[in-house]
Amino acid sequence: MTTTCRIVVLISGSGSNLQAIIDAIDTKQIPAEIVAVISNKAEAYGLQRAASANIATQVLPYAGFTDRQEYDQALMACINQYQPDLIILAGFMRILSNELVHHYPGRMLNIHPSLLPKYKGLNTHQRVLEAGEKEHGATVHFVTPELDSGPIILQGKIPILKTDNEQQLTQHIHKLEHQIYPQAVMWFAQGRLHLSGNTVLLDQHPITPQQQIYTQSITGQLSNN
Ligand code: NHR
Ligand code: GAR
Repeated sequence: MTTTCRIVVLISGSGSNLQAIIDAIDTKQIPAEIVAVISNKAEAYGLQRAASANIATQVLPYAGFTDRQEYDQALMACINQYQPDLIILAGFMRILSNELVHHYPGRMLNIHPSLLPKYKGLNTHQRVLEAGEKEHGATVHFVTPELDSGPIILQGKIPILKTDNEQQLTQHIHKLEHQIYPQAVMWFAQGRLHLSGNTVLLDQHPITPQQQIYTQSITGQLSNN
């Protein structure tokens, strides 16, 4: 990217992933500018985080629209005002229509709290614990129309401790997300990350498992081999 990457972030809640990206931009790790934060929930705490960072905010609640298609038209119009190079879903809780997704090919990222393709959808931490899994994680992927199924960019893995309850596991996953999401956004903003069909390219070559998978040790250290 020759100019600074313009990013629009979509949120529905706390926005801790948004904060991690704001911080990485502030410390010049990511050559980008967040030009707007859009929330479908007026009470989302992430809106305050954006305002504190002098980022424009928009609230677009679903109430008032008759169907998904109409809502997504309005959302697209809202996004397009800001002419973004990249759209980031950071805890955005509404499924997006094919039409909206197709409008931004290879330019929309999501972070999902599981080791995709396992545990698509909602309530992942609870389901992972109930299944007695030994490990869990988070995945950054390109958004495609099919939910949580787009090509994978990065994954972070953690062991599940015998003592972990849902709240602790959620906290551990959040910490992991705050490391891997800025990394993926950095690659995109540097112009190193592309989607070619269903293949993720890093520096023009298909991304390798070594580059994709980070494992966090008990001490919190992330490493990729
Ligand atoms: N849209 C498309 N087309 N593709 C993806 O991969 C998407 C997406 C929209 C959001 C995030 C996703 C996640 O990471 C995401 C990925 C919401 C739901 C959901 O069921 C599921 C997955 C994700 C986000 N939403 C309900 C709905 O009817 C509403 C639930 C609620 O409001 O609490 O939209 O997990
Ligand atoms: C994150 O854990 C993200 O993976 C998850 O919501 C949380 C948002 O936290 N996303 C989904 O579940 C999408 N369906 P945040 O608002 O503090 O960034």
